[in-house]
Amino acid sequence: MSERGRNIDRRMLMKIMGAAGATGAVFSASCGRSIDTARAESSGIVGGKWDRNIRLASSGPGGNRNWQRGDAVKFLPPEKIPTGGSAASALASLPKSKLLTMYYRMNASRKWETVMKDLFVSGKDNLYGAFHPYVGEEAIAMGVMAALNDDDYIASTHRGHGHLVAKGGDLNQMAAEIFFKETGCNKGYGGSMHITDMSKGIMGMNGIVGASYYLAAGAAMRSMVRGTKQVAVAFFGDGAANSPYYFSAIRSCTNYKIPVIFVNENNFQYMGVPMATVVPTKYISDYTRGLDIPHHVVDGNDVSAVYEATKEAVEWGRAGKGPTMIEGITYRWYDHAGFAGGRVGVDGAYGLPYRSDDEVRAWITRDPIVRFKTWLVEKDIANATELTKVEADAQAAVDASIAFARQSKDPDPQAGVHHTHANGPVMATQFFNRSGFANPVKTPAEGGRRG
Ligand SMILES: Cc1ncc(C[n+]2csc(CCOP(=O)(O)OP(=O)(O)O)c2C)c(N)n1
Repeated sequence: MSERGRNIDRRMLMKIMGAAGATGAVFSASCGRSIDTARAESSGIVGGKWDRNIRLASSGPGGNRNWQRGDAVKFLPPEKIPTGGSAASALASLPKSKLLTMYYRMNASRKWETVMKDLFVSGKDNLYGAFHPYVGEEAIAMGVMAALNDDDYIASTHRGHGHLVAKGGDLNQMAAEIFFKETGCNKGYGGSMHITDMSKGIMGMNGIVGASYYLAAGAAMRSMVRGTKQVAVAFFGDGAANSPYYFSAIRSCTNYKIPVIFVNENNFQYMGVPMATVVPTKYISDYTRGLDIPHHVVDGNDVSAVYEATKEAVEWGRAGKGPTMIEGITYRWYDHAGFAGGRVGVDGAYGLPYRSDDEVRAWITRDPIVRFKTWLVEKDIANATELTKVEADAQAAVDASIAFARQSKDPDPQAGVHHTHANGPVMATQFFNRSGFANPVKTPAEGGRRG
């Protein structure tokens, strides 16, 4: 075939792919419909034998090279969490105290990041460093954590504050880390992407996209070897699914029946790139349909749907059957990192080049916390006064965490080397001797601390 012929073919192929994607988007997703509807409407995706758990119908956002700013409104979830259905029943069977804790943590996560947003935008406290806000996605973290035991593990992403709060991590230590203070969970040397709390099974946020797979696989394998029945969750974004490590990890976990729950937080946005233009399949979970493991595609703004899927995944993993793939469709309200387009006292970031303001506003109307609140009231689990008190408690804890961070001390410069290398002081001495800078670090022989 001539070079010209090959070019024409490639262009034709692109056109066909674009058209297929556009058709998919026109059908649009309607969250919360039953599997039967989903099967009837699914555009030819052949499901595995465990696919009974699909709760999102019709086409996903992927495979659409004609994606336009504003297209994310086509995937809006329903306005309310369904009060009926198996997911609602599963959630309603939890004790009231646990449901209120969930509501508290979702609020604490939202309010903590919102306060941070106001501080970053206003320039108050001179905050700096990367900060990836999770606002808008809280139902995924809370739905997942509600199904875990305290000693189960989670491996987070760069966007992980909400994961930590949902698992019961400490707001004070997290705030102090953002302020780079010595009371932070990394003693002020890590910042937003290195927040962790091993006492709660939180293996930490990290800046390597796609790192969660192997962290979770290692923890889950340890539990397999020890027979402890703990499971591990690997959170990852839609972009992270493009990492080759993803396939390698999920394939190996399937092969060896390692109890990892892969939780994809599909927020349509891969930094400033619409996920639809770089993902060839409708859903991220379509990548692994060929593996003989359960796949759940759920409304990621519905805490009940996420909870039910995770509960099944946990039972599956503890029973020795291996991994599960859960994909939650959701949306982030702010920019990828930092707060471009954000304003003090205003929810959401606007004027960003890769999405429309209308789609942001539309997704904000599907706020997962408001939906959960409405559900709690409609189910007669709690009244508005009780929930207002929970919200005030969450705000008080957030404010206390900021005060704690502000009054904490800056770390001692020596602490950096002490916490980085087992042989920190000696290595620092070698470094400073070579660099010609004054050495602020004393070795133990000189009266310094041991590493
Ligand atoms: C291995 C690696 N490649 C690239 C980056 C730069 N990077 C940081 S976040 C990000 C986008 C991740 O998108 P997604 O996985 O969809 O998560 P989201 O930000 O939407 O939550 C990229 C490419 C990185 N940190 N690590």
